[in-house]
Amino acid sequence: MLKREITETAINSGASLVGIVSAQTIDSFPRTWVGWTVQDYTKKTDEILPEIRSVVVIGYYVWDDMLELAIRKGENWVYPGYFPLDILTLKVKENLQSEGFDAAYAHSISLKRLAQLAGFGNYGKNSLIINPTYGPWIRLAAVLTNAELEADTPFTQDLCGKCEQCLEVCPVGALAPFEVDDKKCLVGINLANSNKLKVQNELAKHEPVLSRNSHLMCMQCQKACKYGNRQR
Ligand code: B12
Ligand code: SF4
Ligand code: SF4
Repeated sequence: MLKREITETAINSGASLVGIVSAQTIDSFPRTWVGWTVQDYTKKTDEILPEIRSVVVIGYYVWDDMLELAIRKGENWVYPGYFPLDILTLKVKENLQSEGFDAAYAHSISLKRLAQLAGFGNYGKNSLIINPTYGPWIRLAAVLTNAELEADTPFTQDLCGKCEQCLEVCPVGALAPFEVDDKKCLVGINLANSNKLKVQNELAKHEPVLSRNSHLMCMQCQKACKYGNRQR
């Protein structure tokens, strides 16, 4: 009953995908080093919410390139394409709390691993979760709760097969199968504001500047994918 209510809340608020992962399952995976500007390991769920039982995972479809906007605000960046996820997670959190459960936002947890466990898609060679309908064009968020919710079935199909399109189109060779080098990826370089001179031509081509403080993030490894591009 509660799972259905939570799912309906998220879908009615604009979510494209909703799934449940048990806390025990996600915590059975080892901590992963998150490079880039984070420079730390992923957390176990009970470091964020004690007595946690379940994770509600939410996917939001990126239906237009403009949702790949990055805007500088002082030393930080804001990403309007991710704003709908803030609303969705807030709605789910409030729903759980109104039923008497604890709920907290998932941060420093592998959202890609959660999405695969929630049944959204497979870990693609472009290092993104690929959904059969939306391809890599999904953005992810999750809410941790002490409510016991029935877990969904993990996604096990291999959607990539022999395809390597994404690896071939990356303008800076940042991809190896299932791996992205954050020191080469244009998205990582531009947002971290490091080594930009070396790739200024590629940045100009694939990360177009829209205003004094904003640009679109590179989408080449998503556009190359055979999944999810037909309806965009
Ligand atoms: C740091 C980061 C980056 C860095 C580094 C990326 C990296 N090394 O993963 C940079 C800046 C380069 C980056 C770029 C982008 N990112 Co980013 N990024 C993140 C962030 C904040 C952390 C990711 C992380 O922990 N990386 C470390 C790696 C090693 O961890 P992991 O891949 O999650 O860990 C699992 C895998 O390694 C898995 N695994 C390893 N090998 C294999 C092989 C197989 C077959 C399987 C099944 C699993 C598997 O095991 C690990 C855990 O169990 C997440 C948000 C989050 N909290 O998860 C977003 C996130 C991964 N990014 C995302 C996106 C969309 C992008 C960009 C498209 C930019 C954009 N528009 O936002 C580009 C795409 C570049 C690319 N091709 O990957 C989305 C992914 C959505 C999706 N469909 O998968 C996330 C989840 C953000 C979100 N909230 O939606 N990102
Ligand atoms: S976002 Fe662009 S630079 Fe980064 S891995 Fe994908 S194609 Fe390469
Ligand atoms: S382009 Fe091909 S190899 Fe890359 S993620 Fe999509 S299906 Fe997989």
